[in-house]
Amino acid sequence: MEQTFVMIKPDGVQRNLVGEIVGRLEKKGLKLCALKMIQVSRDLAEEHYAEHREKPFFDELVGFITSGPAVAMIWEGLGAVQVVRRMMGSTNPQEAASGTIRGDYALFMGNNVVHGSDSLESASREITLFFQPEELITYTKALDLWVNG
Ligand code: IDP
Ligand code: MG
Repeated sequence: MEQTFVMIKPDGVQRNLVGEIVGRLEKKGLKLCALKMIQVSRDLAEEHYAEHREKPFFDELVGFITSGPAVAMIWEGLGAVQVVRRMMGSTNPQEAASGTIRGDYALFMGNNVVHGSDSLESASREITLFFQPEELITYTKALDLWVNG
């Protein structure tokens, strides 16, 4: 089953949005496979956001993501990568649709509450970057049949 990497950024933790975001993903029917609170190091941040290394906002981005604790998670489900991207909304929270996480809870591009992998390849790379294999839990839920058809 498809898995994606999701991170509640330091602003989401500071603004007490952990339960709200986890709750939305749970209620959608996605399955939580791993979860931990982390303090992202500068090295990890630079590796995670390597594709943005040349962008003018890179230093600000690394500074922000390392500014406080974050919550790293792996969520699993049918089409999980794109489903989570749609639930997050556009990168710029001012343009993100109402009903999405960024559309409902953020205003500023730099503080947009949540990260989600943008492709299957990114998901695989980011899961490996943030988690050891033994941190992923494989289990069955009684509701799986009702959710996944
Ligand atoms: P994404 O998080 O929706 O995948 P990306 O383009 O991968 O968006 O950018 C990574 C993060 O960098 C964004 O979530 C946002 O916090 C930040 N960011 C993107 N573009 C800008 C910008 O123009 N100014 C400041 N921060 C930006
Ligand atoms: Mg991205």
